[in-house]
Amino acid sequence: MNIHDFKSTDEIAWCPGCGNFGILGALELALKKSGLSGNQVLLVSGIGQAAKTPHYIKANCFNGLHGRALPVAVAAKMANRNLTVIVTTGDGDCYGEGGNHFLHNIRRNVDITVIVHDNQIYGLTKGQASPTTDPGFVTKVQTDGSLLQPFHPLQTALAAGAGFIARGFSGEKNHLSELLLEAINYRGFALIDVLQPCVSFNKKNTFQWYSERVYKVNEDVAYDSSDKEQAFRKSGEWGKRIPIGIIYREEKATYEDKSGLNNREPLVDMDIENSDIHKALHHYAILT
Ligand SMILES: Cc1ncc(C[n+]2csc(CCOP(=O)(O)OP(=O)(O)O)c2C)c(N)n1
Ligand code: SF4
Ligand SMILES: [Mg+2]
Repeated sequence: MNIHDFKSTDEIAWCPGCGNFGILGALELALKKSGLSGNQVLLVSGIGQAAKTPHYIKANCFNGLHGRALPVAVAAKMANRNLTVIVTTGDGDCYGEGGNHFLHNIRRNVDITVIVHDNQIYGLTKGQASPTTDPGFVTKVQTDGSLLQPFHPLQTALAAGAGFIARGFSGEKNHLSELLLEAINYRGFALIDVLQPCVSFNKKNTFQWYSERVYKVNEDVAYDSSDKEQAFRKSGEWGKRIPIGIIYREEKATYEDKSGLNNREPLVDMDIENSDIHKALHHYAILT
């Protein structure tokens, strides 16, 4: 079998030692294992360090506005369901600026994969607090420590009805690549929040800090990822122990199933050369 190599030769503009390298490596591995080729994959991002990821992978890429990766990804998937659509976004980009898109696209449940590089900070803009910053964390802006309650992405996603919720750690590359492959193969909105140390601006949540805390949900005990109440408790664990793995999984109808999109010719394949737009314009002109 001819395995597609997703490795790009572009120069990588992340700090040496950044947790993003682990996520990039895990994603390359997952894509290789998926059997897909670059022209079957679309990587979508907004703005931030995490959002640079599509530049470093040999596949289709759409790099849009801060916080606006999800609407682009959803639209692309609805227009061309044969594409595997993956969003690479940051905690600021997805949970802050793009928070509304996050909530409502979980409800929409289009078949996309969303990887959040969660370094608990705004990395690109040099270290302000993000929605997932631990309370009391001191930055150049939050000089008395962050006063806001942190946002809980996994619990929020669960409450909003997401069918696939996982947490990974960039220091566990093989485990993360397995999670990413599961998410890519899942039919519906799949969220993977990835703990990603920012070695330059987050001196608290370091590789060591995470390594001392993370454990795999199904390591010592059987874990039933279909149990929603247990998943809610598990995804709220944060402190001395932090679970990684698939926290919740439920098979459910996607937007494409419910809307009938799956039974229609994809928009991208429709003949635009020979279609008569005047008919539609006339129709709407009469209605208004
Ligand atoms: C509309 C808009 N608002 C603010 C910014 C400035 N800005 C760029 S990246 C960023 C935060 C990125 O944080 P995150 O998504 O966590 O990504 P990271 O750099 O940490 O990977 C901000 C506020 C922008 N580019 N556009
Ligand atoms: S600022 Fe932080 S997140 Fe950005 S490249 Fe450097 S270490 Fe990584
Ligand atoms: Mg960030």
